[in-house]
Amino acid sequence: MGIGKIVSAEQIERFRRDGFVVVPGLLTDKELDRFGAAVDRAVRDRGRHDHRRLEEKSPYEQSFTQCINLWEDHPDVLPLTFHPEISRAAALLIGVRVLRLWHDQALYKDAGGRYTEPHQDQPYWPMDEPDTLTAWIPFDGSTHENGCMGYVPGSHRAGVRRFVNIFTADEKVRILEEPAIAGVPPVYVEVPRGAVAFHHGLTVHLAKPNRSSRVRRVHTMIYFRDGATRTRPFVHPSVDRPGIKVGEPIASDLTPIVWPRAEGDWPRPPRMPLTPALERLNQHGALPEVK
Ligand SMILES: O=C(O)CCC(=O)C(=O)O
Repeated sequence: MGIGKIVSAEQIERFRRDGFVVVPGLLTDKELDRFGAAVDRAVRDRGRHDHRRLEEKSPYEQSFTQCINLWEDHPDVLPLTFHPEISRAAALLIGVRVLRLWHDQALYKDAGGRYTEPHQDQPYWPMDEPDTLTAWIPFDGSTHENGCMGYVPGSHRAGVRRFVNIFTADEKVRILEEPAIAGVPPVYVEVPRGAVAFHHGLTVHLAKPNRSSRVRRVHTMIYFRDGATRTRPFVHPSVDRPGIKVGEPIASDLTPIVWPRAEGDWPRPPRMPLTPALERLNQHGALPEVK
């Protein structure tokens, strides 16, 4: 596939209008097998000290097992996180010349796992510039049965910017009832194997429970525009580990440039330790151990 044809003008228009789009054929079967196995191993490794059953976990963890920055401590995940065609597609969709990685993450929804509460991503990040998007890759495809995502079309342009506390599953927070988007039902989208679903950082989205008998295996990459600055003081590994202060540009080896990059020029994992506050949060392998 020619690099210029990775996304069509129509897909770009849909992303900008709706705040999400599915781009088929970005990964081959061979890549999905290889990267799926690499992320499986990484998730197993991160969770090796966690022997809790699903019902013993917090409501948030019952929605998915989250493992952040697998590219750092699992080298065979790195070529997926920095996959040039996916990064290039992301840059074209959001319309910026230079994109950085905010972080990658596996989101493995167990068989029987809860739904994912409706939320926007950007309010979780200490960054106001709205040029952010996520590439969501289901290794086996996503279906209504195994926990496909739903998106509120146009919600990224509706002026809504609301922090939803999905970490404690606070049912009182009902972002779907925000006046600017109330009455716009989420569109649930099944993503075929090999396709990548992209959503904007301000798009309201959610996911169905996993009623299948297998784990819904998803890897994601979150991207932001080079030049964005840290705007809020709350704790986040992508800015606290490199010591980026409010007002400073978010640019470090932990959030490297993903596009453009020369072919075969993979970034080196930075070996940045966690801060004490992040160590306390990292009890179940969500973040890398850096010794
Ligand atoms: O995979 C899920 O269930 C939710 C994913 C999500 O919220 C995201 O990628 O921003």
